[in-house]
Amino acid sequence: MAYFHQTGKIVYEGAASKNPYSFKYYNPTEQIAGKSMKDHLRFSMSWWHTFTYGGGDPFGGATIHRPWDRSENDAERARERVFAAFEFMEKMQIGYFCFHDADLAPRRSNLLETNRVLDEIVAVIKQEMKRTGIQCLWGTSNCFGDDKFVHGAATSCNASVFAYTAAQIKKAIEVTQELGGENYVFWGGREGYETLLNTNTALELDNFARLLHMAVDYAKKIGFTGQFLIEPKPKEPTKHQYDFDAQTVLSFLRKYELEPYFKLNIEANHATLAGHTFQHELNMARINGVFGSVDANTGDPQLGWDTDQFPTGIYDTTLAMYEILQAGGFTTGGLNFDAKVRRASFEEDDLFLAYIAGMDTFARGLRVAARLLEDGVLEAFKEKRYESYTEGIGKDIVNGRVGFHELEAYALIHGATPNVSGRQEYLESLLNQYIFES
Ligand code: XUL
Ligand code: CO
Repeated sequence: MAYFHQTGKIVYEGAASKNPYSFKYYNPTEQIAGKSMKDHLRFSMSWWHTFTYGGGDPFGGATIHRPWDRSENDAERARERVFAAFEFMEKMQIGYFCFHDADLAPRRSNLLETNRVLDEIVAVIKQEMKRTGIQCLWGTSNCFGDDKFVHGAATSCNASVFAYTAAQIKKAIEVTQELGGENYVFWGGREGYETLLNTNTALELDNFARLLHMAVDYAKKIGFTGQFLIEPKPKEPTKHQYDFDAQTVLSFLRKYELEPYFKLNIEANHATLAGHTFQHELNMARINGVFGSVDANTGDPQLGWDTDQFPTGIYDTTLAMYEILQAGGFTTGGLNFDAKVRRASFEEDDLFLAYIAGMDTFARGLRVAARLLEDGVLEAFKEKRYESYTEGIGKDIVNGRVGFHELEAYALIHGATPNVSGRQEYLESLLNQYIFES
């Protein structure tokens, strides 16, 4: 059954088009910096926000009542959702999807039954993947929604919950492998704590690492070659999430000798919750060689929680694409819209309009970022700014040829030479010029 018969395929019409159901900047086959826009951006749809979200908030229930959710039978609803999702992705020209186990199929009272229902839906998804050529970017397990995860999952004080978490993740990795997923994501939904009055953080962190090592071992055993990703987030749902930000996750991975097996999935709104910019988190991942994938969305500057809005800020997408291009672009990763429509945008058309807004903003960001890099204006400025490290004492520092003794001798003779301006305002207006003119 078709669920979006009122909407045709969304195609590129160019910036002059007034048709809201068209791309103004995303031209999938257009070559930019040696690659098609489609291959640069690797857009992905989030199953949860796009197909299971009902618009509920702490003050009110569902406002979004989807036609594919009409059946009384929950397994039937899950199956219809698959058809709706693939119709939507085809029409949107989205090549990938991401999922949690719990988004795909309803949970049953025991794991065996839950897994059986999941397998039935996975078989339908496989057929649709074959029919459309759409692929799986990543899978993950929802180890946060159910009651049993009240004290955490791998970091729960209850060892049987640790075991259940492992069992759930084992199955989710198997399903991701079955669907040819290019990555598997660990977002520590309730891996954190509320109060130190009842928490043994040392044991919880050791256990978290134990679970990840088990996942690495299991992936090797079954031949799952997808990339493991960790998605940092500083707070929400717990007050102190262990995977606070990129640098915190990196030091955790290094302490527990997990770094070779993991990269990062950077989410824009998680970066801002951590008090960083999206660009900062991407930069930290890039310079440490762990840039993996992106959850594309945005928060609200006035709201301090995870609003998961569709990204429409051209500065953010330009600077994000600037980092991504410098990282060499995506390999296994992509731009997954971990974003949902507002609860007042409850019509099916809003899904198309929201994705068009997000995809076009990233497409335009890619165009600007590619020009910025091609012209090298920012990189040339940085090169000049650090040029004192390319000769004389600076070169000796970088090459490890001097210590405190030699540096003291140098300082006694030369003092510190005068500093020059960082020219921030000039660079900001230069960036504007590229945004306005690209
Ligand atoms: C939650 C979040 C998750 C992860 C996957 O803030 O971003 O949806 O992306 O579990
Ligand atoms: Co996310």
